[in-house]
Amino acid sequence: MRIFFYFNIFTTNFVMKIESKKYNRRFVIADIHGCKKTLEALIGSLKLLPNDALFFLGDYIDRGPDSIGVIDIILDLQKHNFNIFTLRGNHEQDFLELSENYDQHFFMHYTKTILKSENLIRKKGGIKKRVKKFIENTQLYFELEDFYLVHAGFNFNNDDFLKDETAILNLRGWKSDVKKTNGKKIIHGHQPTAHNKIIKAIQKDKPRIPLDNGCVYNKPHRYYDFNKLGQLCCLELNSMELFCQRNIE
Ligand SMILES: [Mn+2]
Repeated sequence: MRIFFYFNIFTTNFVMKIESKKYNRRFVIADIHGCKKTLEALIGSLKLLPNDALFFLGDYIDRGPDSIGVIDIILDLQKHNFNIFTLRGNHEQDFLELSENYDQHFFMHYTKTILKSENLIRKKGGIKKRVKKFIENTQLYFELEDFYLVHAGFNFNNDDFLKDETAILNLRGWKSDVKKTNGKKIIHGHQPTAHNKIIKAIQKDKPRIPLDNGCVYNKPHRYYDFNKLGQLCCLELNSMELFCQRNIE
């Protein structure tokens, strides 16, 4: 008889609160989706220094041409002692769940044809070690002194909005509740948002600022108006300056 153990994918100890004001600049980058060259160019333009911090909002993988290339850039920054903080997106979560709950043949086929992230898995099957470790080390949200950072959003109908993990990874179309956040603004990704709407949220000092400009969508798409998307954006939290890099994949 086989006993099915529910495998808890949140295996790491999560450090959600971060003293971020000790860093000179605090950069935030949202959904990269395998756009390695674009990420490289964006980071190059920031001229990152050892006393800066760089926060990622998740969805590193799938759709774009080089999922593992994106992960390797981030691992390389960590190796060179830059202050790097990584959140988990629904794509990383789904990828782990898929590999654990389905047979390897299906998992490999799906990863290759649907997700287009073949380079995350080994030839003989299974997730590459450094990819698994990278994903397992990601966090669900960060609470800074003045901001919350999260992949998708928070469910403020929940008694404790920080406890709804499904919402944190997947929620769309939600409203912030500044009473519950103690006036802290929320920066999030997950939902491709027109460039002018991102700018507007920043300029109007909105309690929730979307940062995903759908950098992977640089061609006509059945849902999205690609003319307003196709850039990878980075927000610096002290100056609220927005840096954008057009897709160059
Ligand atoms: Mn997402």
